[in-house]
Amino acid sequence: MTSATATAPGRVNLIGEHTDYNGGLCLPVAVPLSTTVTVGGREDDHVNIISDAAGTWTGTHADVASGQVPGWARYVAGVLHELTRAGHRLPGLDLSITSSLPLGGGLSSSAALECAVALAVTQLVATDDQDGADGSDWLDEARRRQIAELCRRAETQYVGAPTGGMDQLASMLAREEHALLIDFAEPANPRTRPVPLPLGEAGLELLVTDTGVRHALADGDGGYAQRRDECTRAAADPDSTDPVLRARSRHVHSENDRVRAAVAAIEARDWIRLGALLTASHHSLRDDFEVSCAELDAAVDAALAAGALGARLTGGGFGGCTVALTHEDRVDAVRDGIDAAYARAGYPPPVHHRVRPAAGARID
Ligand code: GAF
Repeated sequence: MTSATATAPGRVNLIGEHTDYNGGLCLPVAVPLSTTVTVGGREDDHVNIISDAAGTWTGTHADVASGQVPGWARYVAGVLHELTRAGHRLPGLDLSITSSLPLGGGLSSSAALECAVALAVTQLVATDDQDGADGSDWLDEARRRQIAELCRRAETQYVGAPTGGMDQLASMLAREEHALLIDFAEPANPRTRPVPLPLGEAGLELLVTDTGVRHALADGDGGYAQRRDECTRAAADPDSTDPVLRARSRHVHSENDRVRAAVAAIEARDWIRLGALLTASHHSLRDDFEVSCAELDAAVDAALAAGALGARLTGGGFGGCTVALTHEDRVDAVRDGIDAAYARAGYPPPVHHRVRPAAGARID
């Protein structure tokens, strides 16, 4: 095979935030925004990466191995590094990347990039390295999990972003019209269950609002790494009287309960209850976990005031996106309400995405 193409979606987490790295539960859905990677083999050792949104990086496999890759290209390099470590013999590569996902916008653009690269490159070398080179045959659930895990390692170990694994599993395992319940009780082998989420049938939609406020999970002094550290300390000392550690722990425990309750509400088609759980999650993230910001709170409050059933920040927080559960016929009012609140506060206009749960990564 001389070239291969794969597409991987971003995700919006319905509920279960900052639980993945705490051995807990989360419930993401894939969004209909994605990253597509086309890769061709080369005769030499060069690696050329061209991204429509982020620019170009040119180097060699030796540069990848040495870790000397800057910026966004590290996510690609990390995947190539992990594929090599996993025993794949990679030729020189030309990678071309296009994406409809906002970069660093809380919809998991990095996991989508990693998964699309891993899938496209694995498919490219499949002819030489594996039996069954025609995509769909070898891309079973076990292989999807392996790829998600490989991408998680690329992000945590090569890039150095201390993330938890939800995003890669969502991108690889999501199904249309389903949420994905992930249980990280055994972090090395997370259990997953697709939960039917027939929003269309119920006349509902998810309105995802990108605040435009950007965060960097790989940023060493960022709040995400600090929260992870606080959770580790809280778990090591469950009787701590430190009010901050107690609040962090309270969020994680109550959030796991809310995920269980959310699955029950979905299964009972109790959308009002589901909405209330989303809003309660936001309050816990705002007050106990302290990862919200004024722009996220403004979007949530305005969505609720305009008639959303529930709303919350989604993803790591400190900016990024909110998600609101809304009746189809209220979506415009909710969007307008958020826009008006942003205008009043003097914030730049946010960007909205109407979302129904999409399918996971695929070979094109
Ligand atoms: C980010 C991380 F990448 C995830 O692993 C998860 O921890 C999330 O923040 C918070 O729930 O998206």
